Amino acid sequence: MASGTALIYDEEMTSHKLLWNDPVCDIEVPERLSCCYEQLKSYHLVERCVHVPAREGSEEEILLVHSSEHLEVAKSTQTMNEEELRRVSGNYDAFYFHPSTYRCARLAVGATLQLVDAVMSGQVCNGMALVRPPGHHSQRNAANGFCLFNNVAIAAEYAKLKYGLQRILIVDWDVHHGQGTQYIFEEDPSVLYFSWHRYEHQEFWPSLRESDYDAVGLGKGKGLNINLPWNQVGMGNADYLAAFFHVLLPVAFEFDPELVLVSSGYDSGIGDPEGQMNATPEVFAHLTYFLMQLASGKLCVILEGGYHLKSLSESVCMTVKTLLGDPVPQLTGEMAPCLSAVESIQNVRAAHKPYWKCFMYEDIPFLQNVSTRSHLLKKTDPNPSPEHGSEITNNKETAKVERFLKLHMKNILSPVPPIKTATTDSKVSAQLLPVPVPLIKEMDKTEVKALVSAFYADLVKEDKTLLSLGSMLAILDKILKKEVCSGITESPSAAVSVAVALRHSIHFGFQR
Ligand code: X5A
Ligand code: ZN
Repeated sequence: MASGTALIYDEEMTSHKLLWNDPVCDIEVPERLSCCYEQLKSYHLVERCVHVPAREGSEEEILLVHSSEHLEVAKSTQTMNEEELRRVSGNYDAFYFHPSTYRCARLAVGATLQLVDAVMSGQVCNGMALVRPPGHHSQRNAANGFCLFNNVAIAAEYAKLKYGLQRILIVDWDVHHGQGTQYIFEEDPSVLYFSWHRYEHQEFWPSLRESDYDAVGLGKGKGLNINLPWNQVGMGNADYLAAFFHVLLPVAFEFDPELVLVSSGYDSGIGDPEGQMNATPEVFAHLTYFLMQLASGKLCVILEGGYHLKSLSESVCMTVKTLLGDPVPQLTGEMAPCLSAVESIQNVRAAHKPYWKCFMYEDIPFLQNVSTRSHLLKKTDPNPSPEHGSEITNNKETAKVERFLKLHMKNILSPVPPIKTATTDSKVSAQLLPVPVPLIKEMDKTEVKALVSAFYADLVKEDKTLLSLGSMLAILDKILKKEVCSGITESPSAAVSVAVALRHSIHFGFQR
């Protein structure tokens, strides 16, 4: 059984950048890659991974998916001046060329294939490739949505050819529909493609009819294309988990893939200006963990979108940590999916009922516009702002999410209290505790008195009570510092102790 996690990063892929003003494309910046790598370093995750070098994808490999015309156009941009680059870029929907774009896109393809080789050869168990430009919008004959070559689609064809694979699962958790990937594998029964995406009843880019849940694949590929359109913004952890539990995972286990590729866009995470979703970084740890249970753990994660640098890099770290086998952090907050999410999930299950045993024996009626009939049923915006599009609002929003994430990640990643019980009483520890934990020095009486304050002073006249309170406060300190999870002490007056305990906790800023 293979072990280890590959990480592929090549600084050269930061040289592809926008040379002119374009408000559509200006979010796809080189810092997306460098920030992720810096954050991985700061968590000491880089040194825990197996470094696998990138390489250029060959022309032959690119032609597994793309037309030679597309390859030639891309190649020809290497020697163009800015004016010519602008003109060629204008032929596509949301794409820019830089003289280094062709080289970077070939490295992005090659990096992805290196990852597939590392996993398929058993050099590592799984891994992640940090690449630019991304790939999932790119089509046989066209660049689209910041993507030139479809890295993940090429990887799937490559894996079929080189390793004779017959079942590959592509999970696209980017917030945009990977329509490029859908088109490439629509009729292919060997590739199961799953994508969730911001859709808003076809209002959101790329605004395609074929991104809806009823696009299930064509011909021999029927049932192997799964679209889960999000018809409202603000989807969060609960909605993503519900999508995995009720759509992707049942089908994925039934399909039983030999390899899993993730089109790993983090624009589905909180704070992203494109996605406008609410999922926090640690949800990606959970999504990763679920996918690690398939294909004997053979999981290749390839970067696609993600435009809020802090949210993006924290989410990438969560993914890599999980690939490395670290325990997944707890998810907090509302755990019920919203009505709009339930509607979408129900509809895709109904659409796929004819193709999957896991849905066949269930009664799943289609739901139409249940969630959108009334504004009262819409998902509540946690940060209600009447002008979502305005620049000021967005900048404020970005900074707010950055501050939120700084605190949030500290809470999530701080070690949980060990299962240890503190006690002051050696008799109790000897009898009840497998591992007695000696208490830090007890507070002296004046300290306790000061904490208890005049309000309770008449309740704690007795010395014994005072001492007991002292022990209790000392234990609480240990609990709040997360050194222990509980404590035992003698208490002649439980009521008083509890009251003081609460005050003390509040004094320390304990919020839950
Ligand atoms: C890879 C990716 C998004 C393109 C958005 C264009 N592309 N409006 O996230
Ligand atoms: Zn995207």
